[in-house]
Amino acid sequence: MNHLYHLVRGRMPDLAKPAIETPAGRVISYGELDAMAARFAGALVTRSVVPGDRVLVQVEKSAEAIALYLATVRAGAIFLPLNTAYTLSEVEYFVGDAEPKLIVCDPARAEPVGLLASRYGAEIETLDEQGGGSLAELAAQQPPLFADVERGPDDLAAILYTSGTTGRSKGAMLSHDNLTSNALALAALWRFGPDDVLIHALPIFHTHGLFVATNVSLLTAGTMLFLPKFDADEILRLMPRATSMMGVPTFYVRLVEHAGLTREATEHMRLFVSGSAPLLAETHRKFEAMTGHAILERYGMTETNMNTSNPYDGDRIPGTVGFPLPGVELRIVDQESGAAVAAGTIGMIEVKGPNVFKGYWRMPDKTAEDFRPDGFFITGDLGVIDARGYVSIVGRGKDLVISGGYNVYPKEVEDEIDQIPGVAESAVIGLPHPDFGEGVTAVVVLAKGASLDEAAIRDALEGRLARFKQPKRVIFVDALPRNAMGKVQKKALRDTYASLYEPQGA
Ligand code: MCA
Ligand code: AMP
Repeated sequence: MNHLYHLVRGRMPDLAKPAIETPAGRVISYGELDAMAARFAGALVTRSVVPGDRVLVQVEKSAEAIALYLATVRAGAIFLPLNTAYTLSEVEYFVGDAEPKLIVCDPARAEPVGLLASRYGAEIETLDEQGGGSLAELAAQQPPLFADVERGPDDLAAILYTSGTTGRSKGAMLSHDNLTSNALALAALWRFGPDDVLIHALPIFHTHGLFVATNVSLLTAGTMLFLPKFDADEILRLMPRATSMMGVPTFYVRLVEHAGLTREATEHMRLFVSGSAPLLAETHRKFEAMTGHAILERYGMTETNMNTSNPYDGDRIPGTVGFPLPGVELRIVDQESGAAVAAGTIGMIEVKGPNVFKGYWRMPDKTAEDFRPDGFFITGDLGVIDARGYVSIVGRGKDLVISGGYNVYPKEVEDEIDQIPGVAESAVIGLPHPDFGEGVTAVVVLAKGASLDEAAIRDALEGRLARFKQPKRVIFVDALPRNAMGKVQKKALRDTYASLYEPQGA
């Protein structure tokens, strides 16, 4: 049984049990969530969504947004969530590429998104932060029961876009089996069960918040405490009622700065999970010293769901991402030749297993490029395995910046900067940042006679790139360092400006 929703329903406890609690104090029981998802599925069918159709969703976090996710898979369609920070021009690319049957957006954006939808032949409905909007109104007229559309293990449940080193975002196609196998493996490994209460402060448009956190909780009949965004005070207030939290490293960096983080405050918690970006060993140690809890770090990707995890029992070693999950094969190979490297040697991480995606949407060539003939997926991450079998990520073979858990591909930002009149060329790099882990930084060469300043560059990018992709700082130079082949030496730039974000006086 691999249908995501069959599994969720098959594991539901008594229907009165809370599935989601919202910040406004609303409690949505499993029975209510089931009925809500049925009504939304009915609404999708009313809007002519048929199995295999893409439902593109750019909405704020709410219980109704989760019901819409469940409804989409119940209707046999493909859920395609988008970061709410994406600008209209960014959204347009996804609409053109994915050709959704239906777009669901915030009512505040209904007009421009509606125009976009009509240009691409899609329908549009709205859903707001409180769970209101035209789709919710339509759902309210539907019955609370829905005959779920059968789906096979390899049928798609979701497409999540992930940017590429070449600039164009690629849709990672994720099947029902990809999602269920991974969530069940994590739930067992991390000992999730009906008594768990998970602090959920992540966004629900990425793997971490939607599949790791939400699927694990729903498949184990747990309760999620939804927060619209990270808020250290609010999280500390909830801890005495909660058992677990999943977060990106920035969550933990901010929590260890908070005077309220103590042993007593975290007494009721049994598990803190970190992932999406490297957790500094220093943050791990500080957190443990302050609370007695060793953060459990794991490693994953949009394309592969979770690959490795530190153990639940046993040493959670700072700076490592633990062991391959049960059912996941992981190997380290020479980046160029693809040949296996000797134990303890750094190389490219490759993975294979039921967690690995079905390929990039409508990009067969790119998909073929990223897989070895024996089915291993080339992650683009560089790693090493120690004598005890712990995997560590030691760098990236791909030009990628991870800022606060969000991926930013330099090429996409460079392309936008290079289009600004007066810019000759640019290089975008990630520099150590005390809050976001890495800070997106632009190094810019101006055209002869041009006199742009940092503010002018930032203003020009407004509306073209989501805020989190925009450079935190812009540095102007006369020329970019290049090697003999003419390739920009980003490492040299990273070394030169390594301390740019260091706190003053540090
Ligand atoms: C917000 N801003 C950011 C980021 N978030 N800038 C850079 N990087 C970010 N991540 C901007 C805001 O637009 C604002 O800019 C300014 O920074 C300050 O915002 P602030 O209020 O401090 O931000 P926040 O709301 O507290 O958000 C920071 C955050 C958040 C908590 C780190 O970004 C977050 O929740 N990140 C989680 C991302 C995530 O779920 N990643 C998982 C991907 P301005 O003032 O100019 O507007 S899944 C994945 O990676 C794989 C599969 C995996 O392994 O999990
Ligand atoms: P995404 O494109 O959002 O799927 O991000 C996946 C990337 O995040 C991986 O390829 C890694 O580079 C990085 N990542 C995820 N978890 C970790 C971790 N625990 N440590 C280091 N890097 C990580």
